[in-house]
Amino acid sequence: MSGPLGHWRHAEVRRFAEIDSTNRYMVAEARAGAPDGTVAVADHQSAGRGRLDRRWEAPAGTALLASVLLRVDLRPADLFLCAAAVALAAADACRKVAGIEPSVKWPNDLLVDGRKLAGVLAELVDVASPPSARGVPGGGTAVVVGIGLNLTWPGPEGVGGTSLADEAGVEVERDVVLDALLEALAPRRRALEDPGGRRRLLDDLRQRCVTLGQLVSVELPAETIEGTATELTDHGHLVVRTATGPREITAGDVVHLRESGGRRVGQ
Ligand code: BT5
Repeated sequence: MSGPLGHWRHAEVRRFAEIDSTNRYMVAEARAGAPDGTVAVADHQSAGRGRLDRRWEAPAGTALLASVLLRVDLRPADLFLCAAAVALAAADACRKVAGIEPSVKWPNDLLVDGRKLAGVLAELVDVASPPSARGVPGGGTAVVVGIGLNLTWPGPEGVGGTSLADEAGVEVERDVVLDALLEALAPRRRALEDPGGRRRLLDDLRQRCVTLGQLVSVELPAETIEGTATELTDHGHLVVRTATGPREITAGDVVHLRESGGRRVGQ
């Protein structure tokens, strides 16, 4: 909830045994006027969303599946920081409850040694804020940020996923992870509100971003490019140095490559 910004705290947590998608639900609730900081969490999703119309899978009770509504006053170019705030808060939570340090794969996956532990999906709610939210701090733009974090199931066959239990060797309860994530989100959410805070978020993202310095292949709608990821711009775009010069990527699917026997293969 917004209140005085120095005291940002998540609002109500709405719990579901079964839902189609916590992101779908929270986008609808945002349109209906739900307050900043409202959280939805589910034991199971029947239609969990990934990016680009992909699916997020998790058998019931094996993952943290949650979405948080952020109402922010940010320029469009800074909205990517909402997803970054949640990804970084989730990484903070993993350190606190399980002693592991996931890194961020551009744009927002959490990886442990190249294995995908969590995925983040941010959706911009495409209607004006309800009258009740206008003119109050955080009343500007509604963004729903969902996270799927594997607790005991490493994801579908063949996708190279992992779970907190596999990495840390202990099973941590879903709500313990959620509480730690929301606690870590509070300062990161406050950081969105001022220029210095936003710079710190970006610095943290750059530090945690394992994609930087890597040989990557990026699938774009019309082509696939290869090169070394060299930079994360102030607007969250990835700069890739290719044989034909630098390319700035706004959205796309990145594969981290490695050299093997003179060939480049996906990791
Ligand atoms: C993401 O998409 O990584 C974003 C996932 C966001 C899921 C959360 S769950 C709560 C909230 N409500 C929703 O409906 N969604 C959000 P993407 O980068 O497109 O990755 C999707 C791909 O990851 C799939 O095509 C699979 O290959 C793979 N995948 C699916 N389930 C996985 C899992 N549990 N662990 C690891 N990889 C998985």
